[in-house]
Amino acid sequence: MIHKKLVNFPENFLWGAASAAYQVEGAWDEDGKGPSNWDAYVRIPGTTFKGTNGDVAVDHYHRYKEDVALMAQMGLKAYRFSIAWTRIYPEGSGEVNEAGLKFYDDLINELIKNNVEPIITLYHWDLPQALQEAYGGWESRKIIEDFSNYCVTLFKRFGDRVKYWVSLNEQNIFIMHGYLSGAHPPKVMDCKRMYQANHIASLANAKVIQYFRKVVPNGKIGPSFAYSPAYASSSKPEDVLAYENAEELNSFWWMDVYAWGEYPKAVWNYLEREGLAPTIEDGDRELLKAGIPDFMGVNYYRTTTYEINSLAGVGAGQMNTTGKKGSTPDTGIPGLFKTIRNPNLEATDWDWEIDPIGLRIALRRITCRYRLPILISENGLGAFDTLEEGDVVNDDYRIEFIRRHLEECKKAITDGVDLLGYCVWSFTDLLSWLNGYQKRYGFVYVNRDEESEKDMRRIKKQSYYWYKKVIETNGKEL
Ligand code: BGP
Repeated sequence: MIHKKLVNFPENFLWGAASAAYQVEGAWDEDGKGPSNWDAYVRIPGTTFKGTNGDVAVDHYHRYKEDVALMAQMGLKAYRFSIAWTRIYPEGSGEVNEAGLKFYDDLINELIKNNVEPIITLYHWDLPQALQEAYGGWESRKIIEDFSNYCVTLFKRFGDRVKYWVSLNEQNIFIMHGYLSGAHPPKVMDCKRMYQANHIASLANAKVIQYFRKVVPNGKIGPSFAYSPAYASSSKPEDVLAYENAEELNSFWWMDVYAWGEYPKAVWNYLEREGLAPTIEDGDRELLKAGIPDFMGVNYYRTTTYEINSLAGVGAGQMNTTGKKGSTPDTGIPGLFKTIRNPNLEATDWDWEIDPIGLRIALRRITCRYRLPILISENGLGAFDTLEEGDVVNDDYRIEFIRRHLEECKKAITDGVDLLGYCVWSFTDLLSWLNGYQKRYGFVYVNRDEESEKDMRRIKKQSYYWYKKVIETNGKEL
């Protein structure tokens, strides 16, 4: 649709930015915090870029007041951050750690004092290592009770001040990397186990939403899904069918469960024939249907283009974690689809295709299929930034990236999408899980790199000043 006139962003639009505990906090073993699966994983040689870890990260744990002051100066309306489960329950369950609760209490109060709406993510990948060791983490149904207990503790403590909550961050990513590609903890490569762990994570997600309704009746909760809309490489029906396969297997498999409590049919049948479908127990379907979210959180970075893949075609491949452009191989599932570079799109140095219109397509598809409000819980550009003399970072490429995505948001709102907010990934620079510190996303440069923590001083990039203006004009000036 080409609109003659665009509708403006709603008055209460959440102009935000996002982060995750492991990627910013540091203080990995302070004030009673227990070890997480990531604390253990990064210590295995060869798992992350140049062996980087989040032991210190960007020291947000000690510098949160300075970071919130920068948010306030910018006029940021919302800050999405995650809580480290291991600060609250160092062993995952058992005794609660008051010092951990206090840290987030202080952070939330500081945000509210500065007119920044806190958005809490309950789980952004840092599982208590004790639970991984006790029963295999997401592979055991025991996690449903422990995760619920942890979440209810947070609901009770912060539910009076925090309205917006994200349940699981990118279940599709932490499960697929954790149990299929082996690129995340617990480093398993087993498709059957992956689908089973995923089913248990879906149950846990539904269960905490059920509890949320009781403890925070006026709040809003939803998962954040990493949505990379699928495209067909051509109008050849075989390629269009490959795109249908990819959309159903890579996206509807999760989003249908969130929104409807049901798995999509064709992929379910395929997985069952392959002996990979998860085991559904009595009561599972009812639970999934009882845990429907208030909104769909969307982490959008890129689209992916697909073509037909024969039964003897390509399978899995490695990710680009070095920033060497063009080093990502095509991957696929024989008989279903394979990826192919989209010749119509530029890509980042990590080979993520840059596609602002793809964001509008993502918002439209979700609205059409699920009729849920949407929170863009992540969108941003990972790039090499240069710190110039006089503490200047000229990241005009980032401004361009965000501006073009926001233009598409405006068109999507005009289309009829109910968009609650837009959180840029990220506020400050932070640790990229597998890509070290050189892949930067922030509005605020943090002076550190892989080799040295330096002084970690905060430096406003050009994009910081630009986003400030966007917020001031409520998106009228992009
Ligand atoms: C999402 C994660 C974030 C963040 C972002 C950028 O998948 O939710 O935690 O890391 O992607 O990804 P990367 O750091 O790999 O560039």
